[in-house]
Amino acid sequence: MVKIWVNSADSHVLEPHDLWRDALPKRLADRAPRAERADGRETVYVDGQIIRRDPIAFSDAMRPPGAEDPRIRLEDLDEQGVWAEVVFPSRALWTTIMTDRELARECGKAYNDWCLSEVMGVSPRFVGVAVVSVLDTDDAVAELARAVSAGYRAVFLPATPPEGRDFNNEVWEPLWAAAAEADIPICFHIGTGAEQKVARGPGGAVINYVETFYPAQRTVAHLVASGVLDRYPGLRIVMAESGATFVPALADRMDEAYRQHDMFVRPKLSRRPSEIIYSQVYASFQHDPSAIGTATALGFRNVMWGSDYPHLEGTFPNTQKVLHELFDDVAQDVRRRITIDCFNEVFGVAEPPVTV
Ligand code: MZD
Ligand code: MN
Repeated sequence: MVKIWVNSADSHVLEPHDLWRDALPKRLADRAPRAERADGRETVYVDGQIIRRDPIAFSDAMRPPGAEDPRIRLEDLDEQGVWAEVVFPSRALWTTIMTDRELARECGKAYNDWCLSEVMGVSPRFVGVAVVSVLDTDDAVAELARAVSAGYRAVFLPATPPEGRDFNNEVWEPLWAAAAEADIPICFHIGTGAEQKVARGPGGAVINYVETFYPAQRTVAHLVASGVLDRYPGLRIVMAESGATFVPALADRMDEAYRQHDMFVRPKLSRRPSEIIYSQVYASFQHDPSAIGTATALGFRNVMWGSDYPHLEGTFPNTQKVLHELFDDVAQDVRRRITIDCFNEVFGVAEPPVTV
């Protein structure tokens, strides 16, 4: 098979166990994310709470050597045909459920410093996403500025915000302004900021997998309807691992709401919700054939492919098989838009060595 070279809008790096122990004072390190294994299960503790108990087989299935060694990772990327990739955290995602402002701020900063030197420092093909506080906007703005001046080109926020800090809340305004001013995208990754295992029993695994994409839709609705994206027309948001097919349906529904319930709508927007969404919202998928139809049939072109390396929800080690199944019958300009140009538009140009 001809190798299809692509960029990926979604992947994860696994932080070393001792990242926060080595970077933070003991009073904070003791409450930083950590995992312990016993009885076939990996238990994840954050801020003294048990937040996940997974079968070790599940955790290990998501940890090929490239998950924590960027040099091995580059070999995997070359073999899979992925040139540049957006790199999200793994354990640092748990900063989004902390309740302690200092702990969240310092764990995020320590992750950002580590990722900058140990991952992004290895190759410009790794586009890191900086973790900023979800608990305090001043902390978030300060870390965004520090990260951007250090070379970050994106920041991470959870798909679900903390209690009392919904994304339409004006408390976030300085962060939206800072991201727009710095011209960097805000990347919301699904499955973060809230409990993911909400259903048990028959169908639980599939129900929970599906449940994780609703907060992405809620976040887009909050940021568009409240006028955030209208006020900052240059600000781009990326919904990572959410799939992309929901976007046109959501845009239609928001236009209908805006029109049919006009008497209640505030703030009024300078553009229809769908226009704002189609120009400033991006979404990544791994496997969905429907995502391509969203671009070709429904005109939503901010569709980005993502490998979600090394997670089971991703395409590794079968990326080429997945890409051929997705794109062999798709026009070259559409394939390039979804697998390279959209990435370049949002994260900066990364041109794969060969483009077919
Ligand atoms: C980042 C989130 C994604 C999900 C949640 C899972 C494990 C299970 O009633 P039962 O006995 O049949 O059990 C049902 C149950 C769902 C409990 C069981 O099937 O424990 N499954 C898979 O946690 N599913 C929805 S999927 O949350 C978005 C996708 C899978 C990886 C995921 C869990 C990752 C993400 C994301 O925040 C994390 C992280 C560091 O890597 C994994 C785990 C952890 C959470
Ligand atoms: Mn992912």
